Amino acid sequence: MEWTFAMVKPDGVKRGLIGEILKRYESKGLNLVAAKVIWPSLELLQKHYEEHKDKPFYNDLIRYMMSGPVFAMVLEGDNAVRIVRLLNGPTKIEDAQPGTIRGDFCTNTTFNIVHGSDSLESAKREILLWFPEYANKI
Ligand code: RTP
Ligand code: MG
Repeated sequence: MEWTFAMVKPDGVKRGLIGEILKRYESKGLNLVAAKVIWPSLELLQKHYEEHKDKPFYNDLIRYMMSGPVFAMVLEGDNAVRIVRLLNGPTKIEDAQPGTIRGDFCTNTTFNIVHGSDSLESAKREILLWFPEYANKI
């Protein structure tokens, strides 16, 4: 069974979408292995978004992600990494079709409601970062 890391971002939490988003993941066949509401620190976000530190959208991204609590989770299932990405929808909002979470609930490429790890390697790194107490389970 594969594990991935996913997150309802601050705008999704503020809009009361945790339940709706979790329902989509669970209805598809993924199960929670860990979950928590956490207001992330600058340090945690700098580590999480390390790969984007030189991108033009980086400062906006960090400010956005520090604007309130997020719902962080570990999900388990066959092909969990790929499936969460498909349910979330593509990064560029103009490509996000209705039926995906981004396609149904947002209009902006930066303020885009959800995160999902982009590979098995990223999933492992992100799970250890957000849920270090799972280090002996992964
Ligand atoms: P995520 O990591 O959150 O699942 O999103 P992603 O893989 O689809 O997108 P990624 O390229 O990893 O970008 C991380 C987050 O940065 C913001 N972003 N803004 N304005 C822009 O051009 C832009 N591009 C990316 C989004 O919040 C994106 O999810
Ligand atoms: Mg990404």
